[in-house]
Amino acid sequence: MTLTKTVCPYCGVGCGVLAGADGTIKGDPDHPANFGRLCSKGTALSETIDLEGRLLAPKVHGVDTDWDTALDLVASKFSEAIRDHGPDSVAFYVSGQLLTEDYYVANKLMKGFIGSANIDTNSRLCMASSVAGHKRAFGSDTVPGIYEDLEDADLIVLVGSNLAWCHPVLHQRIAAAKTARPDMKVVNIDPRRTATTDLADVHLRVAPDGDVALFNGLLTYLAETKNLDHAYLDAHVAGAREAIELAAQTDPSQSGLSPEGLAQFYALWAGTPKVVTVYSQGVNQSTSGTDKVNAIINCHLATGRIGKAGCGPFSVTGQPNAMGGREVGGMANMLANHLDIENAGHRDAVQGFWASPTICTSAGLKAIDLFQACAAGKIKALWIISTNPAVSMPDAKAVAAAIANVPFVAVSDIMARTDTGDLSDVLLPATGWGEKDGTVTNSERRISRQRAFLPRPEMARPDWKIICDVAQKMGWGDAFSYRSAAEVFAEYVALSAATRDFGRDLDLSIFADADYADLIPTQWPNNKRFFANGGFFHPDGKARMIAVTPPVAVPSEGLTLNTGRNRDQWHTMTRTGKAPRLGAHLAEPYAEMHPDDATAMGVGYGDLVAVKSLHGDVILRALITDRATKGQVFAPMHWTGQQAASGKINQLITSNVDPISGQPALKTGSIVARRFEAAWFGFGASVSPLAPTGRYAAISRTATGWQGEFADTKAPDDWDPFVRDILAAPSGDISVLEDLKSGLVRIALHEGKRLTALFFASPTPVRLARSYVVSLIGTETSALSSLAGRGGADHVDAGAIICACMNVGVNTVRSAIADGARTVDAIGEVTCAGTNCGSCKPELSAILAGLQLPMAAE
Ligand SMILES: Nc1nc2c(c(=O)[nH]1)N[C@H]1C(S)=C(S)[C@@H](COP(=O)(O)OP(=O)(O)OC[C@H]3O[C@@H](n4cnc5c(=O)[nH]c(N)nc54)[C@H](O)[C@@H]3O)O[C@H]1N2
Ligand SMILES: Nc1nc2c(c(=O)[nH]1)N[C@H]1C(S)=C(S)[C@@H](COP(=O)(O)OP(=O)(O)OC[C@H]3O[C@@H](n4cnc5c(=O)[nH]c(N)nc54)[C@H](O)[C@@H]3O)O[C@H]1N2
Ligand code: SF4
Ligand SMILES: [Mo]
Repeated sequence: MTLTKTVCPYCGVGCGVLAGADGTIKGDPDHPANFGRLCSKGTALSETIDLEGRLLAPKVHGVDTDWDTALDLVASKFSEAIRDHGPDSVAFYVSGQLLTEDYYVANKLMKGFIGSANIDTNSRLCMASSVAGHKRAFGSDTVPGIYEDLEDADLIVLVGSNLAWCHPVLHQRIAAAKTARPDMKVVNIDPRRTATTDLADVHLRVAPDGDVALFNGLLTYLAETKNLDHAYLDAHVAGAREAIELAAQTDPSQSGLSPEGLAQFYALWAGTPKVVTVYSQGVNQSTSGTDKVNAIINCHLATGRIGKAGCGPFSVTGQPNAMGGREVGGMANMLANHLDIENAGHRDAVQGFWASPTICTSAGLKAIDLFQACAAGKIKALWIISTNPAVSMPDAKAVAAAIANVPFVAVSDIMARTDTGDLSDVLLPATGWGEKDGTVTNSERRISRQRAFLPRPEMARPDWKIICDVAQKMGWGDAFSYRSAAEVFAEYVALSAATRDFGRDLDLSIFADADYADLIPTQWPNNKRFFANGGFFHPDGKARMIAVTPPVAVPSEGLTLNTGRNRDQWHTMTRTGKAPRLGAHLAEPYAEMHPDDATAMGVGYGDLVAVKSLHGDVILRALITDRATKGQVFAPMHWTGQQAASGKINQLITSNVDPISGQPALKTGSIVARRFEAAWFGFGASVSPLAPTGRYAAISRTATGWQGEFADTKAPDDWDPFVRDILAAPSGDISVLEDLKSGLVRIALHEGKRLTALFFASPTPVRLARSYVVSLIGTETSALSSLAGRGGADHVDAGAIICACMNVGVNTVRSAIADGARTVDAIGEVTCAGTNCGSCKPELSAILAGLQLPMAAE
């Protein structure tokens, strides 16, 4: 079997993968991002590439159709809207998961041919504050560092980053470097304790949005203790005096940290020349996101700690091609190739190169404004590509209503059912990972090829091709006549000559003669860091230190809602949700809360919590842990209407944005929470998908089919029809066992001798050996023995899965510890947990330390 060299479709680490059509997935030992490593999501890619749930033909109003009909409809609706209401009456909302080639043509069509800049992307929710902060400081959106800096550093500061779960391979690289050089220090700045904190020497439990105060305090300390690099400041930086003066007016205790904690951190930072400050969404997704970015960069500029081995600010990107999107100018306020819409010279150069009839002259609508314009009836045709805004945007219910309000909506996706796709007029089937070709740029500016290794489903088309097909039907065929992704890439590289001519950073000339088919992972520009010797992109060649002040804290009456990610799920779960071994890690939407808050609400182990804000309400499983900070609740962003009845967390979040970047504050909601008074709790497992109905339901994939957790405020009068409904199993023999005293209901469904489903309900949270129940599904087990819900004395329930690669559950880990395993490695020797990708090692050490981390309902 020949394996194809490609890259992982998930996070911005951009790991190289060797993949085969038979489902073989291995880390690419030659790829400089991962050198053969993969995390749990990468390792499980083979479980996500089948055609289950795929969109395999274009659909108009839910009915399959041919491509010509669908494309004619999209082109005519867009053309009519432009003719009747002008170019700004249409919009594209695209994604950092598009390949560079897709992104490039979408941007060219909107900005050069339609003549509007109404193309924004989910990167607005992700990287916009970093982009704005970089531009303010450096004069361009340039990421100065490279991954090796993480290994060369003596101090790594992780701010608002759960690296262990979200960039696991970078986390592993740091962990390996720290093992090799135990003097290396790691500081984690996060309002809650996470898997990442376990690697840290110091955890600073910063107050939500306390980061500007924290870094302003650091700048003041650096100035007061004479730790500034005056030679660097004089030669390469403007604005230092103003920034330092304003920082001095900040009270660092606004960070929520104690004077001792601050003093220790400041001294460590000041005393360690080789420091990298890694930051992610705890920084970007805030109303003070851009100021946070600049407060961090200020400290690096003030000490000249930038662009040299082992030092610099480092914004780690979320999506696989967040960087590529920024490079092609995929956002509403950028032009192609790091050029500026506002600059007439830049516009002329791009328009001339494209030979386009027009060019946008001012920024378009940013994501939040774009959907508000949809709600206000200003957008007449909308095309959403490779993103699921009905789930991922703040105030998600209002966003869904806004999409429904647009007269014509096209959605390009790989899946037949998504919350956003369900709102469309036309669904366009895209080729997915493994079926398509193109390039992506990772967090360290390294461009790698994604290569096809699977047959293309007959009717699916690459995103760039669908966009070009529509452009052609709108009358611009000549400018969109590419025959391959390679041709698009070649044009993009040629356009980058313009960037160079304007003295900007993006220089892709190294690719001018490259062979696209054999392109090896290549960093632009030529493996180098930026700014060690100045050379910033402001007209005077100097960087800017930006004077910033901390946001005024708004006192909140209820609890603060913080949101983010799980180790084994990717965003709205359309792909990772298909992998049984990924679903088993944390199988339900949950609310991570401090024991004191749980007690105050009367919430105990396995209970559900009803969480409410001004905008909506959800029901989540309580995950009670002292990793949470009192007064703050953390909930994952992943659950959608497809798997959960009421788990869409963004229905609670207000659309507050950073005034500079337009990035929404997805990390700070104001909520009230109380115990959800359920009359019954249920657990079901089936060979076929369960329906997420009732007040509470959460469905996930298992090795034998599907499983679901349920709860409601009123028990059904008759369980038989009710359960058949939930199990989507109208036929089959049903056996019901009802214990009137305890209220326990046990139901088995058989097709002949084959057990097709089991369902258990009880007035209290259902406690049974779930993995055992799941293992019976599809076997020839009788009703009597299956309804026991647990195995015999010889059966040990594995419990919630900790190691997704080797399928090791929490109970297995605990018994290994009880049997004497005292280190993560020893647990690995006994159970194999943590011996493949290593993503679960932080959790293994947490369990060792006696911290109950995983799922509420084990
Ligand atoms: N497993 C997995 N990995 C992923 C993804 C995924 O969906 N799943 N998505 C990818 C994408 S697109 C992205 S953008 C990245 C995101 O990667 P991260 O940003 O690392 O992940 P998050 O969980 O969103 O948030 C990180 C942390 O910010 C903290 N935080 C919240 N508020 C504040 C604050 O005010 N200050 C500070 N200092 N911290 C705060 C949260 O408690 C949280 O632990 O992950 C990428 N990798
Ligand atoms: N509360 C809260 N909300 C958040 C965040 C948070 O931390 N907290 N984080 C935000 C961030 S950083 C991000 S990046 C967003 C992510 O949010 P989204 O982008 O909305 O989430 P995804 O699930 O990645 O959506 C990708 C969609 O593209 C489809 N798809 C996959 N491959 C292809 C392909 O090749 N072509 C096409 N056309 N479609 C494809 C998938 O099936 C899926 O429907 O969420 C944001 N929302
Ligand atoms: S760290 Fe994991 S999700 Fe990210 S690119 Fe590597 S394998 Fe993929
Ligand atoms: Mo993101």
